[in-house]
Amino acid sequence: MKTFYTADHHLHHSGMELSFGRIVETFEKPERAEIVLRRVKEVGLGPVIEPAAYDRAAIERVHTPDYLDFLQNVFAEWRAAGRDGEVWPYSWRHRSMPMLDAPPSGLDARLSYYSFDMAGSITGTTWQAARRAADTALAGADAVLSGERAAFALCRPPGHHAGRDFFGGYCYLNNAAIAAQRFLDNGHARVAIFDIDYHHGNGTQEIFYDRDDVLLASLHGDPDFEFPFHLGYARERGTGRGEGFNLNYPLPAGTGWLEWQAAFEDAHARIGAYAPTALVISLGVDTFKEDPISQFKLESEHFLAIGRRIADLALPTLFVMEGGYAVDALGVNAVNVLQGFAGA
Ligand code: SP5
Ligand code: ZN
Repeated sequence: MKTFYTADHHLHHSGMELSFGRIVETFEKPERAEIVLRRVKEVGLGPVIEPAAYDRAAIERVHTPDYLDFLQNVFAEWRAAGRDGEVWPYSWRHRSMPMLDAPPSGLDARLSYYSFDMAGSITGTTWQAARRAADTALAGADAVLSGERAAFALCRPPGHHAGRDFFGGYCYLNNAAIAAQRFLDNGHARVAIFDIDYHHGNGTQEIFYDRDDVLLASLHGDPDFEFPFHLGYARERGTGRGEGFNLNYPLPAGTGWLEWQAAFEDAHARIGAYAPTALVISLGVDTFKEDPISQFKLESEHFLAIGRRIADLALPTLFVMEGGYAVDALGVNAVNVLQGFAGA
């Protein structure tokens, strides 16, 4: 299997985050992608390929032009306002304040308009890194469109929390959604996104919520206790034409392999019944028992089994890297999914 990877991911590093009231080193750090890359090479998964630079048009199929302009320019604006450090939003509209349907003019108000949390900052080179992560997903999709059975897009920063016009949850551009749209724009009529990251893919859900050309199935920590807290309930099934094409599987804290597998098998069957012609896996391995920010109990061997079962869907498949923060085991766990798939 080909891996798409660029060292340009180093251009994004938020440095710190707020975790349970303490400022700590961010969990979403560059070392993550390096550890996965090392494992890809160690097991000889296949060639590692630098993605081409894609035109912004491929990203505008998913994200709004005003949001992309904002991401590209906000750091310069922050500096021009005389601020050092990185760009952090920090004040959002409360339910008592009317929502806006157009971006406000002020810098801080606009920062909250285009975000839903402060999991990660925007540095002077975040835009470039996020663009290159999207390029990585696009190059992976193009490899599959060219006839590869599967490809691995080793994206960083991750993407599934980013919506049409917002960032959050360490995500800026929705790499998996951009890849799914690439398949649709190149001859595929129905694409499934199987989001197995520990967190609910709220950005992906928002992007495709009113559409029936993309089926999203997401397995994740129940929003009653887990980030992103406000979305990810089973009652969210899509709207309009999209009704029934958004499947959420919220699972309790402490979920182990058997319970996770039961939900996975249900989603697996529904994806098969949808009869897509391409599959995008939002590959988070933060379901691992030792993940520092998560509360599921999967073990390394289970990721092999997951890959084998994904292969049973017998679809052209793009794996897009999302979360996973237990850095020592991250390489083995992510690549186990790919090896399980490739060996099946
Ligand atoms: C892509 C992805 O996996 N994003 C996850 C974003 C989660 N951000 C908020 C996590 C807050 C958890 N803090 C708990 C620290 C436990 N020591
Ligand atoms: Zn996650």
